[in-house]
Parts: sequence; structure tokens; C-alpha cells
Amino acid sequence: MSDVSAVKAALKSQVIETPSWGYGNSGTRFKVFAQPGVPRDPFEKLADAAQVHAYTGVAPKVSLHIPWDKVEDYPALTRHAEDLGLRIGAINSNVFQDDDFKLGSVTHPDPKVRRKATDHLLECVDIMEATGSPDLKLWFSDGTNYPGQDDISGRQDRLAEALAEVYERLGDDQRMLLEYKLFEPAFYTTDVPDWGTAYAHCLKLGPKAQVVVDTGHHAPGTNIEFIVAFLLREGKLGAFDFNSRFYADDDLMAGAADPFQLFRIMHEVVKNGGLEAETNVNFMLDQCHNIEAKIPAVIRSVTNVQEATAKALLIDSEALAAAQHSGDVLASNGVLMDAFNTDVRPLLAEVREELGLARDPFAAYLASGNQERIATDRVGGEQAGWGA
Ligand code: LRH
Ligand code: MN
Ligand code: MN
Repeated sequence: MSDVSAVKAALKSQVIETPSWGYGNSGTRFKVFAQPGVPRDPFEKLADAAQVHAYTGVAPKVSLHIPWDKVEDYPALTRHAEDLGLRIGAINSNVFQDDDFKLGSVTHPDPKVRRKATDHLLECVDIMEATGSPDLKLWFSDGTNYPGQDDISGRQDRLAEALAEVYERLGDDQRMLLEYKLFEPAFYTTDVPDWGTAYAHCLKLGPKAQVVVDTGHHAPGTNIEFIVAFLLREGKLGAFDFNSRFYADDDLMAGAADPFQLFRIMHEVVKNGGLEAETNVNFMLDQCHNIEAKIPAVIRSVTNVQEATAKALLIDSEALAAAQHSGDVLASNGVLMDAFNTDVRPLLAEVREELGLARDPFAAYLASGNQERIATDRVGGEQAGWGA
């Protein structure tokens, strides 16, 4: 796309959904470093998300994680979001932190445990109804640690049965997003380990089931952009969980470890219609900010995604197609690299100015005094965190 006004329009309409848990305390299994000013409840997490939206203008949706964001009154939480200029995004289920799920949740050998897990997923559909959320996001930690521990294909049958029951409950405007992950916490088999498994289940379920690509959930060296192109072509790419990684599921800021990979992914998104509203790809972040300040880290992640998107939009698609058709390998690669090597920060600054925002959201947020304010105001009470 070479028309600058079309590039700007596309950048203004891309929505990036931020995760409630990205604002809370988090850490590794070794240590959680508490930070001052961290939200004490889901209402305060939304207030922090509203800061990100206020400075970037493109982050009006927030994913919730249940039970981390369990509240008595979901309509009140939804009204609070609306008062802050936000909407509730995906409802993430959590069937990975209950003692009963040690051997699995929906794939557990005991039908009573499977019932409990499926009931939680159905509860998440109720929460979607109460909050107006369009997306049920499912990730299962289910798997085994040792050869022979359980029946691999039997577990697929149990998974399919639970998914079908939940799928049946979805309304016309609701969809199921199935997320895969190679390993962890299970170390031998994982029941939804890759996009192929997720895709096969979604295909069987029907059009309301789509795949989530979490960029941290692959073996090193996996070509994620190929997966993105394939799923978009099949109408089965529902969402991204953006984050970056050096080793495994590091959950670092999107675009921090490998901005070139993020650009290559966004190129496939742009090329295959993934930015168009009808395609309905949900661009979510799924990250934890263990040692850096949370709101600025989310702002940085949003702008990193925007930079990758802007570069992808700037690819001269006509020149690329011509070079590809003539079999000119170096010219085709050159077209892509020209776009990647463009400094898009001035373009994004203009986009923000046109939206009535500061040119540099990161600096504007730091200058606002909010960080100091929340550190003073939010003393006392239990700070919310990953798993709290
Ligand atoms: C699993 C995962 C999944 C969970 C989130 C907290 O690793 O990516 O999306 O819901 O982390
Ligand atoms: Mn994820
Ligand atoms: Mn993950």
C-alpha cells in the first residue's frame, strides 16, 4: 500500500486489546517482584488499561481472565469499563490452577473432573453475556508428563466432547478462540500442542471456532508467519496473543525480542486481509511485566505492534508482486526489506496528532504523573497479580 492516507486510516482503525493480567504483579516460579501502584482489583486494572488507551488511542478493549477477574457484579464492571471509554474483550478461561486439574481438565480421565472443567467454560460464556464480550478464549494446560501416563487419542476424544458442548452454547455473535502451546506445564504430551490440532478441532466445531496464535507458543525456529498466512487463507485465524520470547513462553513485550518477526507476521496479516474489519482478527497482547513498570510496558508493546503494522502497510505490493512473478529473488526480498528499514515513527506521530493525541505516548504518559499518583493512592489492600 503506497497511499499514505490509506496507511494512516488502517493504522487508526487497528484495535489492540490489552490483557488485565498485564497490569497486575507477575513473575516467574522463582519470584514475583511486587510493584508500587499495582491494581488491587479488576476495576483498577481497567483504570490502567484506560491510561494505555488514552495515550495510544487504539487500545479500547481489555481481556479478562476468570477467576482472576471474578467480580460479584459483571454489569457494574462493564459499566465501569464504558465510563472509562473501554469495552470488555475476550473472556479467558482458567482451568489450570485448581488442584482437581492436576491430571487434566477437559481431558481428565475422571468424568467428574471433566464436568467441573466444562462447567467453568460455560460459566465463562455466562460472563460473556453479562459483559458483552464477543470472544471466549480457551487455553488448556492439559497433557501428560510421562509415556504411558494416559491414552493420547482418548484425551482428544474427551477434549472434542467438551469443546462441542461449549460451542453449542455460543450465541450468533459469540465465538470460541482455541489457543495452542507446544509444552508447559505438561512436558511429554500436550493435548493442544500446535496450530494443526487447534485447527482440526475448530474445523469440526464450525465457523464460530477459530485459532489463537500466541507468538510465544512455538518451538524455536517455527515459521509463525506461514501459520498466519495459512489460517487466514482458511478463515480460521481468530486472534493473536502477541508477546515476544528469547527462549520459551517468555511473555516479554511484543516486538522487543524480534521486531523483524513481528513485521513478517504483520506482512502476512496485511497481505491476506487480516486488517479488514470483516476478517475480525483480534490483536491481543498476552504478556507479563515482571521487572518493568506495567502501564508504560503495555504502551511500548502497543506502539511496537503499530510500528510493525505500519511497516507492513508500507510494503510496495505492486513492486513485490512484479518481482515475485518475474522470479527476481533479490528484488522481492529488497522490497520487503525497504519497508522494514523505514523509520515509521514520524508517520505514527502524525497519526496520533490527527487523533488529537501526543506524538509520543510513552513520554506523554510518563510526564502525566499517573504513575506517581497510583503509587500513592493504591496503598493497602491486596495487590492483584497473576493467579491472585
Ligand atoms: C498460556 C497463556 C494463555 C493463558 C495466559 C495467562 O501460556 O498464553 O493465553 O490464558 O498464558
Ligand atoms: Mn496466551
Ligand atoms: Mn503463554
